[in-house]
Amino acid sequence: MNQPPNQAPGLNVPSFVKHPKLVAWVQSIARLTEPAEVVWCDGSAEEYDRLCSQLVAAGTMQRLNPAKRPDSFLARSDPDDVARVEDRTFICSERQEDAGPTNNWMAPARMRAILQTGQADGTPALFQGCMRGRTMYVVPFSMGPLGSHIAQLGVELTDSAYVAVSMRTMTRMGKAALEVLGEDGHFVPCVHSVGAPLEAGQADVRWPCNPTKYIVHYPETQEIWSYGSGYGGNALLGKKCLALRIASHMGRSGGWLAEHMLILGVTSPAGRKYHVAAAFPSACGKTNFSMLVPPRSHAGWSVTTVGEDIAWIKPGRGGRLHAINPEAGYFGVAPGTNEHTNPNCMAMLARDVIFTNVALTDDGDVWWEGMTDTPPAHLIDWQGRDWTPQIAKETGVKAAHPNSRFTVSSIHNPVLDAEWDNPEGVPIDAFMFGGRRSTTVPLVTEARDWTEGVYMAATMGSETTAAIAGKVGVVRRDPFAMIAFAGYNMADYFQHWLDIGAQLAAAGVPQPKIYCVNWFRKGADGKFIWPGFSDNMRVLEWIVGRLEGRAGAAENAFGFSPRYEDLRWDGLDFSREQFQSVIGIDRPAWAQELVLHQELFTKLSLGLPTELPATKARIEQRLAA
Ligand code: SAT
Ligand code: MN
Repeated sequence: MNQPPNQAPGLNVPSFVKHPKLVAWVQSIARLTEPAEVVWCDGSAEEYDRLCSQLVAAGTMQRLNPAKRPDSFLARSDPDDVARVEDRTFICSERQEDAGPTNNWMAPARMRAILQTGQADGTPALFQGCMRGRTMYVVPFSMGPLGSHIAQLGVELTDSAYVAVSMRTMTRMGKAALEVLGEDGHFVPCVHSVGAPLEAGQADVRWPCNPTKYIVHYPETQEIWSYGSGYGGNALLGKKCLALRIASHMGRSGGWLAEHMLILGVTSPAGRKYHVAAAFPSACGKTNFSMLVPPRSHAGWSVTTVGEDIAWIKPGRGGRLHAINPEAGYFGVAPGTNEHTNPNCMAMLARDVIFTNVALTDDGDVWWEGMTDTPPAHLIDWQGRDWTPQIAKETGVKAAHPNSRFTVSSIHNPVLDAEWDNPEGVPIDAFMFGGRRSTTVPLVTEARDWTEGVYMAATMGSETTAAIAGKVGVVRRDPFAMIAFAGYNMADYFQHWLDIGAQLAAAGVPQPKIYCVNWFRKGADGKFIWPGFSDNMRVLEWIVGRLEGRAGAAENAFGFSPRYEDLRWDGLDFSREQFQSVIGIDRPAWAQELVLHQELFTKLSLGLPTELPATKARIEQRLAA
């Protein structure tokens, strides 16, 4: 390179940037996308405040009443840009079979023509000139504690200031990440555009985006390109794109796991601490579970949060699996959050929050369905329209979008685990897998062994939620809660899990126990039977009891489940009959369920580990016995 990096024309490279390849890459993307200016983010509070003020001036965000919700903002997205778009998400590996039948695939060369180079018929590339009239922010970030051997660095180039400020909350962003990157460190390049260039004199809209959307991953070259959306996992590219899709691919070759899991610490009254990593699909209560407040009957127990959405898990000291949370903030679902379901979360949201698509109260605060029993008499809904309980009754219109979110730094979590930033991670004692199932799946089952646990996780089903664009409430298979996030063939992913278990066994290292849970069974009245939330502590207590070899259980077709007398019921009025209705195994329902397992296995037949159909056959025999 004949030009020192900080002299590159028009790039405004600050002196703290010391990485010539980074500068050259930024320059190449600037040439392609033609932004009006380039701003390098340092991650400072001043920068955050400045960008938030700009977003307020642009109408994208509004400042909430500082007396009610200090340093907090409300953003309203375009009504068509409210959730992740799975049908527009692509894994572009060279070979289609490496993406597998559960991912959208396109050949990298074809995708690059669409996004970067232009198509043979003369159609220009989507990214060509797509940042015209806008600022391109250079957002360096670390996924994971700075300098941790488990962490990864990324740099996102984005034309959205909303994305830049959100990345400061969600990751270790700015100068500190660049320091770790040094002069020649490795980073994952992430390019993001809302796809709404501004011509000279053209007025901007509140939430620029484009009806054409592409969320694209090239796993082999570790690149991410996202076009058309400014929302959540589509746009904050450190999260689902890097920390799950690209990282799962890295983990496969590197002998580690990138999982859609919360990580919590649970400490017993005797002072013994365990760590549990738990996978649930989006909007199934990971945040609530990770911040659980034990019921009064369980005084002396405590739950602390290491992470609430993503876990990176690697063999650590002594060969045991250790987990870090790659994120530094929470992008959580607002509706349903209240003083009963998650009091720690309510405390966490007292200040320094960016809310998106919740409702606005007349005194400049926020509200969402389920925050209070009685809604305020008047609100501005998530689309900026008047809302009253009467209007809701007549039209069914929700004040907050069902997938409305808060973005908040984990340091505001009152039960943040003391080890959350430990570069070595925390040792994992148990894995939990849970879907949202109104029928069939019992409250909790312990797998007899690792393979049976992998089977449970692989065949998990869940009713879809508003976190993804599309129909809500239909059961789909969501293996490991990773259906939308595995960056490679799901069958190979199952094999990788089996391999990790075999490695632990070969090294003589204890394997974490594996549990399948379901908080969501419903009665004939359509209501949840299990109280959930803080009472999930009762299940956690049983799991700890199992880890310590104390808690009883009965063996069934799937593994071990607690009998009524194996859970502690003080402080909760829950009868044997009610318990039976959440723990019972209904044979006809399971016969139907196993047909769906087979459908999944047929779909994934190429490369499916033989252990899984063999486990299924054993379960069928047991069910028939
Ligand atoms: O993907 S998002 O970050 O928008 C949230 C989720 O679905 O878990
Ligand atoms: Mn998630």
